[in-house]
Amino acid sequence: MNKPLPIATGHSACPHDCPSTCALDVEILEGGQIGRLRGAAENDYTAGVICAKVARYAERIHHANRLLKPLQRVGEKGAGEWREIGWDDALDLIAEKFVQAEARHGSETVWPYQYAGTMGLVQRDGIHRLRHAKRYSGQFDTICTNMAWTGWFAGAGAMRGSDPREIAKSDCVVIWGTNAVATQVNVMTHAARARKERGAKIVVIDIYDNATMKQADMALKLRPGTDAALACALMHIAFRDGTADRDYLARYGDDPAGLEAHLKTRGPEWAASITGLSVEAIEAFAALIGKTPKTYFRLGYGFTRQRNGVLAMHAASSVPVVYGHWQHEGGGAFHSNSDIFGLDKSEIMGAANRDPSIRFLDQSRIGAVLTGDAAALPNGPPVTAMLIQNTNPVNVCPEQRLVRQGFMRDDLFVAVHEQFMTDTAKLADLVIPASMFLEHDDIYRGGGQNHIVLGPKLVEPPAAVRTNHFVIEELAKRLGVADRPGFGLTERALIDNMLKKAGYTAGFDGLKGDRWIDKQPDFETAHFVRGFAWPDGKFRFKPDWTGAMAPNRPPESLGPQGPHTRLPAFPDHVDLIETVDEAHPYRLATSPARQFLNSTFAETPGSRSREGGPELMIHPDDAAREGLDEGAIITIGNDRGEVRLKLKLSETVRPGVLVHEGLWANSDFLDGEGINTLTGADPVAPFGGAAFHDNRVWLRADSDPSMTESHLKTGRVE
Ligand SMILES: Nc1nc2c(c(=O)[nH]1)N[C@H]1C(S)=C(S)[C@@H](COP(=O)(O)OP(=O)(O)OC[C@H]3O[C@@H](n4cnc5c(=O)[nH]c(N)nc54)[C@H](O)[C@@H]3O)O[C@H]1N2
Ligand SMILES: Nc1nc2c(c(=O)[nH]1)N[C@H]1C(S)=C(S)[C@@H](COP(=O)(O)OP(=O)(O)OC[C@H]3O[C@@H](n4cnc5c(=O)[nH]c(N)nc54)[C@H](O)[C@@H]3O)O[C@H]1N2
Ligand code: SF4
Ligand SMILES: [Mo]
Repeated sequence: MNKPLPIATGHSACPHDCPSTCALDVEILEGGQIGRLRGAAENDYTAGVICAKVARYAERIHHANRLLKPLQRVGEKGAGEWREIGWDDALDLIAEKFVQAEARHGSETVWPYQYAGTMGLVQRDGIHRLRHAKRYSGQFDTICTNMAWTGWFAGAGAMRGSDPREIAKSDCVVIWGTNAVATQVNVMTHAARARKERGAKIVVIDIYDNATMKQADMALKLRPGTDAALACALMHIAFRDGTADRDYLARYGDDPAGLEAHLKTRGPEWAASITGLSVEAIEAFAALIGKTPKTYFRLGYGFTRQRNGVLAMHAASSVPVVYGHWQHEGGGAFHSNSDIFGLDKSEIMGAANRDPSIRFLDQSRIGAVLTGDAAALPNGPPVTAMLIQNTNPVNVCPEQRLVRQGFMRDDLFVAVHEQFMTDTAKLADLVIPASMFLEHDDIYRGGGQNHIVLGPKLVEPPAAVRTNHFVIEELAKRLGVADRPGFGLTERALIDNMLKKAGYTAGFDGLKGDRWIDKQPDFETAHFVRGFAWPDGKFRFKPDWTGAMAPNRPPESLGPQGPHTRLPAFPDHVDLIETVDEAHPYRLATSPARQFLNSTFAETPGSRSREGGPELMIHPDDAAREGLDEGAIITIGNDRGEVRLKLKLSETVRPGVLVHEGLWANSDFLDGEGINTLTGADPVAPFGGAAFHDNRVWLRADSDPSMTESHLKTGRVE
């Protein structure tokens, strides 16, 4: 058979949950298949570069295991026995189950559960329209951004920062707690330009020598959960050596004198003992940023996935204020641009129908919610019916044993709308097949950059595959709310209305031609030249952690989140983390794999073969002490459960620290239990979140190595 030839190039945006939101050129082949995906060269953030996993998207969209028919469970939950049913029957069944559940327990017993499998505003957020119209339980989003955003916002007061493209104009790029080579490759494009064109230094701060640290001029491999100590020492040295910008501080800081006094006892020796870095390394880093006005701090999510991670983000974001880096083009800091886009989603979300008295449930605590934990189910009924879109909680959520136990409940009805038979879909009562981004219309905002990008439908979906939008609209009809605001419109109409409301009069069709809109605010706004985004214009070194702070407050109904009382007034190191003890001598981080995106791409052959299989990285000295060799099968565990996988000896991790890169499917592990069996769902202070990289564990050699050979053969690459 001849390979189909390219007949056209379509334009789109990457829909995945990645700060880069790349603008894409998509090769369309004869017969409507797709070929290679490339980064749009004319988009000045994407700059022609995308990650390998998305370049190979043909593997995913034309995957042999893609879900193509609605499936109803016939055997026991999780037994894998299904029968095909028609779409009308599938939708009728969901509606019937929702009506029955509501009649029995009230509307809050239904929990529509979604996340960011697609970042498209229509296909992702449309489920809220149904939620609000039907007064179903709300979802408090805590799994990803909550800690990082809370920490950043606490200081600056708004989610914006130096233009992400300014990295190319920097003389020192500090990549802090983000494995950018793997998780948002475009940061490296701009950092590499700065190095090539200006001789800029790249500093990387992480807990292991990952692909990003390998590119660093200065590599700071610290102990997990100790970033705030490093930040404090950097600021201490600035005050000590006179590299602090006192004029800037007087104008832009809330209490610089208080900060300076507080930091007196937090010098490099103190920080070295906490971080495990040498005093010389800390001094050298402080000296570098002290003599480099154009120092750009690119602050990621990873270091906030610790129980003290909100404090770490706030502390790190305080550093460029003390040094005054903010004043310079190519300097300052950036975490997220989520405040700049000005797109009003209220029509898509059906905000007009929202009843503020309806409870919220914590997304990360789905295990506790579904197993009836009274604290996780504030003032209301058990959850007995769910529709899940764009997320795979049985794999990605913490406390996996509890999550699974919840999903196995006989009195819980779960419909999963998916592209693949994920760990979550496997435990559903009904699985309905979802379209992929090239098969439907949507629009995207780049959290880690500055563009709104259109992703119009480019190819036809397989015959019985439906969009999220279709499912929400059809359920609304069956549940009697189709006449409510926001319903009855096409994706295009919703996008068109939103764009026009934002002043982009050319609407959907205009954006098809323009492809993207650059929403980067001017230098003064981005660099907070007119003041930080608080009424007095001052950066908060002393944030208000009590809860008066918008917008990251948890809904009242959830009560207090995390241990507020132990939060310090000024940036500081606080031992809220899971520190090791005799029974749990290792710290485990569950970092992202380069070829996966959360649980996505763990199904594509190209990503699987490059990643190999689930492995645990351990320092050779630790392995030697344990008497373990490369490839040994081991079990790691803690109070939450146990996970069995293969050992990989690696100098990239510090002694005492273990790293597992994922997310592999649960079924890829030797015992079918995924890495999130070990992670905790206790809310991170002060406003909730999941501390995925903050786990203490024990480790033991496998007692029955004979079992493992056959397991390994069946568990691996399909
Ligand atoms: N151990 C550990 N766990 C983690 C993390 C970690 O670092 N370590 N990271 C956490 C983070 S940051 C996040 S954001 C979460 C992410 O968790 P999820 O949001 O669950 O992750 P994804 O794999 O991005 O997307 C989930 C599913 O969405 C589906 N999907 C994609 N597009 C569509 C669509 O258009 N329609 C429908 N119906 N489905 C679609 C995909 O097929 C995929 O199965 O995971 C968290 N879990
Ligand atoms: N290839 C790939 N790309 C992805 C994802 C993926 O799973 N794979 N996930 C996507 C999603 S949903 C998100 S939110 C982003 C997240 O992307 P990032 O901002 O990069 O955040 P993380 O991936 O959680 O972790 C980044 C790094 O932080 C390190 N880290 C852990 N604890 C600490 C600590 O205490 N201090 C410091 N300094 N570092 C620490 C981790 O080991 C990891 O190397 O990436 C997105 N892009
Ligand atoms: S996953 Fe991230 S880096 Fe890869 S194409 Fe999508 S937006 Fe770009
Ligand atoms: Mo995320």
